[in-house]
Amino acid sequence: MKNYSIAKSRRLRSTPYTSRIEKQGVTAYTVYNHMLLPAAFGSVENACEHLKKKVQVWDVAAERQVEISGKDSAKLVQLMTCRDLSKSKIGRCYYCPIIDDDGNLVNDPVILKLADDKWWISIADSDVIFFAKGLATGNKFNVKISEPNVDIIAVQGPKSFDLMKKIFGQEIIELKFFGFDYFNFKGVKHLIARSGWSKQGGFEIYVQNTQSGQELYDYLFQEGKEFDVKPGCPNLIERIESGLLSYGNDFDNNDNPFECGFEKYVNLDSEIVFLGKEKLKKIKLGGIKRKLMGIKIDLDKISITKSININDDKGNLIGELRSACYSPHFKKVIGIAMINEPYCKASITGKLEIDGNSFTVNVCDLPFI
Ligand code: THG
Repeated sequence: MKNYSIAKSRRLRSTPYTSRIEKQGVTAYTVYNHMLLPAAFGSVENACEHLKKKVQVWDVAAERQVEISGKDSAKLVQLMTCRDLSKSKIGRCYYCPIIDDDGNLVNDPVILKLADDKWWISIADSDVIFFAKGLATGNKFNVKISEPNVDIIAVQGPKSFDLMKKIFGQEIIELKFFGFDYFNFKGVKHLIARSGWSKQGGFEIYVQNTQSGQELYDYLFQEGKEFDVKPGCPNLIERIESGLLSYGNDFDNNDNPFECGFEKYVNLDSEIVFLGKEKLKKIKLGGIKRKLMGIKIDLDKISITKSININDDKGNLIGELRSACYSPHFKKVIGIAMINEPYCKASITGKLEIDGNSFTVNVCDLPFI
């Protein structure tokens, strides 16, 4: 497949780390929240293997923050998510489906509670800020909504603990999963969370002081030499193997949280008020008619740029493949597909066509590992 370069402009925002990752050999970008998000530094397979063994530093500034502060901020944040945040704690992150009035997904951010009246919504690729502003205006909420200058550096991989300990000391590795705190780097405090879009362990540094963040970015590479640190980015293979879902790829505003396996983040039994609550109760009562499932195909490569239909032998539609990659671990193609009832079973097989050739698809449960 021919590749095309990406035309940069003000609208396609750069990050404070862009010049650095370009020197370090970024080979592909994707666009995320109207911003450059690195998608590859050479081979994605080699990067996956490295991520599973060592440590990588990622420019994930495209994970933008929507800051909501003010007297009604907790009310507004709760209105947007089906996850019960009434007992949420300052210093914790929460993975929260954002739901619209139809009970469909708007985004799947990590929400950080900075104070009782200050929250960051660390968004996936959709314009949550306008959704929040619309709701605030319509409800006459007393809130301030903005996109602050926060540019996340993720440090991911098993050796991230050694590297972060070397720079920030023992306290940083005592952070609990999805906890955050403030840590000093050469006189500047940075909010650091134990989180990140890989299942290999790691941290996310929410950089507000750009200059200090850039210094820290360079320092991570200087101090990380002994751990074989490399520049990296969210890895397609690792995230599919780990079952980390991607808004816009695996699911979007036409899907509800039950179809996407988010039921553990849907709280319908408490008194909380959120958009789409009655709709979700109805959906739960009626049961879902399709679900995200894993698939496996005996193939050694695949490239997905749109959904691909999966059919049974008689030509009936089983579902659609939405993301896929070749997995060196499974030695076949694995993917994430929206599968229709009555085919949502791990034993089901189907067919899919790529470039006029037909391949057998095996449906399986998520996550793969
Ligand atoms: N970190 C931050 N912001 C983000 C992402 C991130 N914004 C965009 C995108 N990623 C949002 N999507 C996800 C999806 C999964 C997770 C985090 C963000 C995740 N899930 C864990 C899991 O599935 O095991 C934990 C979920 C839980 O609490 O149970 O980490 O990566 N800042």
